[in-house]
Amino acid sequence: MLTTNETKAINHSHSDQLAINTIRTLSMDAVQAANSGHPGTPMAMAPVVYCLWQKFLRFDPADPILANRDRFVLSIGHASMLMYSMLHLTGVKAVNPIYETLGELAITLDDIKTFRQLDSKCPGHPEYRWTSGVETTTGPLGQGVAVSVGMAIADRWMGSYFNRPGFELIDYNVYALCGDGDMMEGVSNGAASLAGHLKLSNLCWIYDSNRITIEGHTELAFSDDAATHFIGYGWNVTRVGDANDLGMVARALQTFQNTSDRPTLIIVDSHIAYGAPNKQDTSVAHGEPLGEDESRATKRNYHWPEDAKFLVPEGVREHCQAGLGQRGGELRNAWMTKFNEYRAQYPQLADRRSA
Ligand SMILES: Cc1ncc(C[n+]2csc(CCOP(=O)(O)OP(=O)(O)O)c2C)c(N)n1
Ligand SMILES: [Mg+2]
Repeated sequence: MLTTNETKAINHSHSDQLAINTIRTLSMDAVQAANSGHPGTPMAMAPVVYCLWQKFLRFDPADPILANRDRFVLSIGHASMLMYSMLHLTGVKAVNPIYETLGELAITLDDIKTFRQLDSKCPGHPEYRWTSGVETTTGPLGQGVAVSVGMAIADRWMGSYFNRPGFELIDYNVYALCGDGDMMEGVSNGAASLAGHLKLSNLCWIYDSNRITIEGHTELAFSDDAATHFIGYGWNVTRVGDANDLGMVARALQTFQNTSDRPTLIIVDSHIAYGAPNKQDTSVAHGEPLGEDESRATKRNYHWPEDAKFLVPEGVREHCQAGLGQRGGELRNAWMTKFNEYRAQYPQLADRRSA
């Protein structure tokens, strides 16, 4: 007979899988409804982004502009449905462009249904100050990861300016999700070199190494050995051999958190359009809807109701909000308490803070 703890573990992993498949199918359905977009990479990287947000990110969905929040940058902006699904399931609240908290959801299910339509909160690529929770506009490959280096430098600068003994108020981490296309760009290599030089241990790039880009297999245009390359830049490099192995993903993220002398690159081997019987590992899954038949067959593979569209099964939102939401909320409250003590001791410095 199973012990209570073992039962909990099984229930937990079932809830994790349900949330992951919800991200996948929301992404597939949104791209299909828009009749354009990029389903394959959200389907492949859903477990990795889910694990990061659910178990590691220090981010309160109810306060997405807290100064010390961890930053998440989707450098592969074309995989935007991955981010919109997470923002929806975790219940991230909207703020307006002048950073007054508004309170409604940043992304509703109806917003997801209008993916890629004019004025949608879910444009083809994430746009800063248009959709709350998006930390920077991404789309041109390489730009997102380069901006993430700037964010990590900003953390270091603000920490050295504001922190005082007993008040480590600024110590956030920056995570960026990138792909083969990012790695090909010169700007990302220049930024990685600077990050290594500055020993930015608050910076983690997660590289979706699916060996597929828009035009086909990477063999056509790209044969860098990213691990050797980044070790040469002074980064810590680790590898996750299977994007679906949540334990391995968690260990890699833990390795990042335990590394205090250099930035970390996590190379993830994934299968674009994971689970699609005819389109997995092909470049057609990069930038086209799967098609109704392929979509149904994929949902069958996920043990999902094949005719359901935009389905968020009962309990999935609650599960995500109990993970990221609860941890993020507690961290936020602890930070605010600390900040109020700091304000009493250093009123002038406290007044200089900004979002
Ligand atoms: C600088 C730049 N060049 C070209 C493009 C057009 N583009 C969008 S996605 C993509 C391929 C990206 O490949 P990868 O990062 O491997 O993404 P995946 O196909 O694995 O989702 C290209 C060339 C772009 N967005 N930015
Ligand atoms: Mg790729």
